[in-house]
Amino acid sequence: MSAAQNPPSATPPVVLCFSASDPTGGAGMQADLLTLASLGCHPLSVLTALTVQDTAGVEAVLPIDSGWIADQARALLEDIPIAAFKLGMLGSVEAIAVIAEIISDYPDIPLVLDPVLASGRGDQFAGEEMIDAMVSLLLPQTTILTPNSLEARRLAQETGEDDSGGSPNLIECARRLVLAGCEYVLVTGTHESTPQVINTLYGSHGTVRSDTWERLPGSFHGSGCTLASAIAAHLASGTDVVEAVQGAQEYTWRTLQGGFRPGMGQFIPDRLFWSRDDDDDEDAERDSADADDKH
Ligand code: PXL
Repeated sequence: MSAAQNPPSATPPVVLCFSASDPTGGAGMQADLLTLASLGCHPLSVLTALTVQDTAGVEAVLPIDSGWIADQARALLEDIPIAAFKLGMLGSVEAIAVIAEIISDYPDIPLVLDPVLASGRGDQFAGEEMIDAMVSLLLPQTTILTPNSLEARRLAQETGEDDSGGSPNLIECARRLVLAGCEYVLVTGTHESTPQVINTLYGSHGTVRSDTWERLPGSFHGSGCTLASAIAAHLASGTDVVEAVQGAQEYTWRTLQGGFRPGMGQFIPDRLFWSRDDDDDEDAERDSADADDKH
């Protein structure tokens, strides 16, 4: 059969990402694209901001005009059926408002919200107004929110629940976030001082599952984006939330285990670890086959 007669291949599950560019390829849109492609999805990318950064930290953020964000998204949504939304760094209150309006037209599509509030070094990406907008406009439309413990505490403070009891524990923060409207919250424990990393999934009835992971040495750039995109990939493929969370954590842990340090700053997760796994074995096999041929 000639190439022209080949039937079209089936379209992989399509995930629409709203994220900012990270030119290092560690976090942001670049992390989303690598993760989703690695897990068999086709990613669509609506850029919300540009950044100037290296692997040590973020120097500058240029939010994209919210009208441009809306135009990028509407053009895609009118053309391509999508299986999940993934939201990362959003850049401005105006961006949050237009994205909230757009996604409200697709209430049945699962939505993963990674509430990016700061970089690993602590560069702040979101002020109080943006956090307020996320809580009031996006949380009620979110299938699963994926804050680290610092983000969970900051977001919970903005839910308007009584704070008179002092700093709430993570279970209480998760309860408030679910009350604010998201279906599930996965709080990651990298920033806690526990010997191992404990990630906990909460739903409307409290804790759903808790997973404990060996704490790997080194500091990583883009682990949160990888985890959230991996959850979106599993949901887009039809997996339920609890299994998606399990599969995405396993994948993310392997990307961290295979992480590399391309510059002078943080390590970057290797989203394509599987494409490199067998290199040594293959080289060894090739060498031994060459040696056999020569006998
Ligand atoms: O890791 C969170 C994150 C997301 N998106 C962009 C980033 C960062 C962290 O630096 O730069 C664009």
